[in-house]
Amino acid sequence: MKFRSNIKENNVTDEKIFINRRRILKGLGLFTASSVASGIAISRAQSWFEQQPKMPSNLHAPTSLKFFNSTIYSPNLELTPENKVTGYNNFYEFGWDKADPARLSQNFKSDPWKVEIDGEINQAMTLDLDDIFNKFDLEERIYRFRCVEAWSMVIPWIGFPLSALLKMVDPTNNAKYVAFQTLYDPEQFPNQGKKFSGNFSFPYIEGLRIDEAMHPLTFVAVGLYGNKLLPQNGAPIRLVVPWKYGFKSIKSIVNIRLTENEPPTTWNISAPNEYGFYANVNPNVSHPRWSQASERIIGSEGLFGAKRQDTLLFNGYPEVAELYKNMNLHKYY
Ligand SMILES: Nc1nc2c(c(=O)[nH]1)N[C@H]1C(S)=C(S)[C@@H](COP(=O)(O)O)O[C@H]1N2
Ligand SMILES: [Mo]
Repeated sequence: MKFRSNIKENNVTDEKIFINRRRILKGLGLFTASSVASGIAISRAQSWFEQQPKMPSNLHAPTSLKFFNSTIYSPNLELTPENKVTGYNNFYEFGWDKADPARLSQNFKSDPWKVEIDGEINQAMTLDLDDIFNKFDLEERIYRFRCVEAWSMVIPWIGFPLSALLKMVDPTNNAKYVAFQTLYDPEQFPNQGKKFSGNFSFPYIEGLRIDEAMHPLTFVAVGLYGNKLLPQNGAPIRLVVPWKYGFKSIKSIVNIRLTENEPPTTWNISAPNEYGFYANVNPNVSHPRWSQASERIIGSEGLFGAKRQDTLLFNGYPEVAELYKNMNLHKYY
């Protein structure tokens, strides 16, 4: 696959972003950034090639779920094609490339599974697979999804509000944050067994402030497009926080811990000046190495590249603005 790798090392706008992000992980030398603007025409054509399907047929048979359609969260948005949602992924435990998660997760075992909920709560709880799928009324919600790498999708998730779960465990008055952790299992996640320079490490961890976690938009997904999640999308259970950059939406969760202090998060530890704890989608706050003012629409690829659209404050969910009303969003990025 020489051709593909040639394309990838070229100055493709979004690929460059990705390569730069990956550079942090691998601790490679400096990537000399040439002007993004001058690369646009050529990058569009190249990213079209880059987007061509290269999917293995998935060994995981689709398992359909019973759910009701959200009345509030069913906006009239064009959905990202399912094969993009399940074929263009970030899941670094499997690999750095967008096609790695689908390719390398074919034998991933999400059954049996346990999610432990502990910390500042009165009702410690462990959910097994049956609980995950049957304890909550499953609902389909159509959410915008914006990656920090300046691409976006629209995804029909199936799941339940995180608040429903948190109410069950009865947080104490000391519970100010919620910390999440992905499964650690180097046998299943090829990248977890590798050593990285820099501060990038597994297990992947994320966190929210308690009021963010309790916000009605904050969602726990167990499926998408009518079926249970495939491993590449974070089976069997992952977070979806639609007004934040995608990296907050942690996959394949095994632990949820209510804490008094702000928990550390994987990307913030790895590059604190680039990835903050809050990570709210904000077109006015650039990433240090690229603008966040617009985004590439995954699934819109044509001969001359993908369409772009303006990025919206809080990814188009203005109802969360009150959570941050006294905060400087440039400081708390
Ligand atoms: N455990 C874990 N969760 C993760 C990631 C990851 O690498 N590992 N990547 C994040 C990033 S950067 C994005 S954009 C989304 C991608 O979700 P999707 O592949 O289902 O679209 O997952 C997020 N959750
Ligand atoms: Mo992302």
